[in-house]
Amino acid sequence: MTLVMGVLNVTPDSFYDGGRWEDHEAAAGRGCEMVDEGADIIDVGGESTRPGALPVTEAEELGRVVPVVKELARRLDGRARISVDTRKRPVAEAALEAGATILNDVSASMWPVAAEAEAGWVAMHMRGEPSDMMSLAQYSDVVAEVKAYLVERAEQAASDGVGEVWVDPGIGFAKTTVHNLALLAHLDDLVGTGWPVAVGLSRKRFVGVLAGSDEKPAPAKERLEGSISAAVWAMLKGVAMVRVHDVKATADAAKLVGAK
Ligand code: HH2
Repeated sequence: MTLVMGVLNVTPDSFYDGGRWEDHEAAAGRGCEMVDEGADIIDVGGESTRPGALPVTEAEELGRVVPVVKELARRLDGRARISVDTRKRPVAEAALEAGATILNDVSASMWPVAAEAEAGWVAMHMRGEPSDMMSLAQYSDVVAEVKAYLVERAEQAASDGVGEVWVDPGIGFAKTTVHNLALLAHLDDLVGTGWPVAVGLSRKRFVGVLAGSDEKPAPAKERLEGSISAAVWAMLKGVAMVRVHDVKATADAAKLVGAK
């Protein structure tokens, strides 16, 4: 059974859903709607990590994320879990205090926070910062390097007391389309490590490149079919969780492939 994590970005600038859920009541409403559509986890983020995104201050991110997590926890009342997608320790701590039970950590460095809060921890592979990460997209064997990095982090986190660890290859983070496709093709390699694998493919640039071209990728709003196909591929490769914007379509597809 593949879990569906619904993306809830409370940001003005996320590449797909930026600017839609800035008001915390509207954001919590969208979170509940995604749960009704089949999401198992709602992933709340207050900072875009798209390539070239500019950082936000800690105060700003706290102000975006915490009220939404609180309101969502109140409205969901245990019907689904909440994760917080952040690179900042104080935001992670405040969100876990406010009702999130998973730390979605694209920096793969905050496992002590997860251990302390007895929360789940998603370790995602990336290099550098969103502003410069694409200049670091150089690997001799992307599949082996990402796998080794994630396994090392996962083992460290587990030995430091994190009881629920996920690993995520970080599609699009310091990776070209060729790297993303190699990681997708070899997702079963990562699954074979025994750590539960999470993956975010939804509406990402490589989907647009395949539907269009590298020079002219199909825009994010035209990447639904490719995103669902990629999610189905990942489910068949044995991933434990897919992180998506289109919860209903993905949950329906998951039922059809028998993964859910
Ligand atoms: N991708 C994004 C953000 N967080 N977390 C995990 N674990 N895996 C991912 O692949 C991943 C992630 C980027 O997507 P999105 O949140 O939609 O966009 P933005 O960074 O512009 O807010």
